[in-house]
Amino acid sequence: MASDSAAPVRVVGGWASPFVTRVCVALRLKGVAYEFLQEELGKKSQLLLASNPVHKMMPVLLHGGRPVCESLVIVQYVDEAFPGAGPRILPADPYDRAVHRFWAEYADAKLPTALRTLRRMVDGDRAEAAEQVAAALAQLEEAFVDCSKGRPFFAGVDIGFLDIALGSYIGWFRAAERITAQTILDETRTPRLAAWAARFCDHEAVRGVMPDAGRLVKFGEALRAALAANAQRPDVRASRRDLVGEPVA
Ligand SMILES: N[C@@H](CCC(=O)N[C@@H](CS)C(=O)NCC(=O)O)C(=O)O
Repeated sequence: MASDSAAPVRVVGGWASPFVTRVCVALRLKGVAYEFLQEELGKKSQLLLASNPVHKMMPVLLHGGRPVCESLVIVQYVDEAFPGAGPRILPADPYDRAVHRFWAEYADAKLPTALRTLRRMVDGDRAEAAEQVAAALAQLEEAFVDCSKGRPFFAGVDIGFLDIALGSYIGWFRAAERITAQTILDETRTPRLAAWAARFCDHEAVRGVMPDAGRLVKFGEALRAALAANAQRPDVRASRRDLVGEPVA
């Protein structure tokens, strides 16, 4: 069955998830109206479990009731399913597409675990995690120089796939900066990325969906409490105790 671009679009997710932010930014960039179905902290809705039975994770995009899972897959789907709406998200050139996908996967391989360590306020491996994030951002600064070619975004004059993939972490970078009292998007070490991050957050498709750092810090605290409560519950099997919609970041 072909996609009907006029079919209703719904996003199942949580406002604090960087992966959910990606989907919202992509839809807003394309000018596609959508309904946001907020998951409750500490629970997973039947709709989420039924729509993403493999990973049981948010986000899920429902387009005409059909689920699409995995944030980067969803962003690519949005680009293809709504070709006439808004600017294209993936670069037109196949080589550029490959480069942008490479760096998006690099960001997802390097950032979430380290950001989670920084958010958890565990002192032990925090220095190592901060170093991992700094090393990844140094690589991404070089990627920005190559991809942007002097223009404001990785994709050029407007935001695109890699901007959305990396930009979705900015809220959690800012939250981790508050929690650790350390600079992550450092204007000295990664000046171009620091300036890009400000431009990205100021983009009209991003403003309003990029979570506020202070709210994320509070969310992190609430999440820790929910996880601790789950760990105490005898009715929750150990293998299910992490199923509280914990953001990877
Ligand atoms: N690779 C996935 C990651 C999604 C993900 O980690 N989602 C988190 C929220 S930020 C989640 O649903 N966690 C719940 C769980 O792990 O059970 C994507 O890009 O969509």
